[in-house]
Amino acid sequence: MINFNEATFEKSVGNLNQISNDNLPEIVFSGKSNVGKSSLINKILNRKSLARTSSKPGKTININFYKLKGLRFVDLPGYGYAKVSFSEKKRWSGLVEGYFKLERNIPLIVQIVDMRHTPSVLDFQMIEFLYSRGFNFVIVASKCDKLNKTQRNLREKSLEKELEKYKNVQKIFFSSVTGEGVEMLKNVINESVKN
Ligand SMILES: Nc1nc2c(ncn2[C@@H]2O[C@H](COP(=O)(O)OP(=O)(O)OP(=O)(O)O)[C@@H](O)[C@H]2O)c(=O)[nH]1
Ligand SMILES: [Mg+2]
Repeated sequence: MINFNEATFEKSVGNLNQISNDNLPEIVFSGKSNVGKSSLINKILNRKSLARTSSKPGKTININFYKLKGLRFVDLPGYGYAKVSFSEKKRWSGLVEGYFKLERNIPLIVQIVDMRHTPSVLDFQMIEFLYSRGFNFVIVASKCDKLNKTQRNLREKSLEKELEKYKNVQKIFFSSVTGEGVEMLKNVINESVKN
């Protein structure tokens, strides 16, 4: 069983040669800018601000590593922020594609989408990439506290259709505000490192 309460910040990497050269399992968190990746990581790790959150998306293009006992959490830089320049987009793909090319020990990828909206083109590209590469991944629908009951029912149904191709991929409805989905996600993470 993972101890989720003893995490430390390890490093923020803007250059692939700064990545540690070991075989620790890495749980990867991916999603568009501002979707709530850092908030989710803090919630899972029971910390207020270990992962820096911001209401202004797209600030840094770095991969952030958090160390737990026997594994890491990897916070990928968010994609899809409208205001980034072409060179920043290149930097994002260089870093993220480069990270995956290193063929690290990745038992699980947590792909986060905003519960309120149809996944974006970039969300679908990311999901298709994970699927086609055969990664073990879970889709987390974030910010579900922002929907009322009616809206939520509607979005749950729509999401099933939108992600029909991936119907065997587990979906978790999540909120960093209410804590919904936290225990389920922790279970999925625990299971992934057992195998
Ligand atoms: N209501 C609500 N707000 C959330 C939730 N998760 C995140 N937020 C808010 O959404 C904003 C972005 O959250 P972050 O956790 O910084 O998002 P991120 O995906 O790490 O963003 P970048 O690192 O900038 O790509 C912040 O203002 C958070 O407080 C949630 O579950 N519910
Ligand atoms: Mg973040």
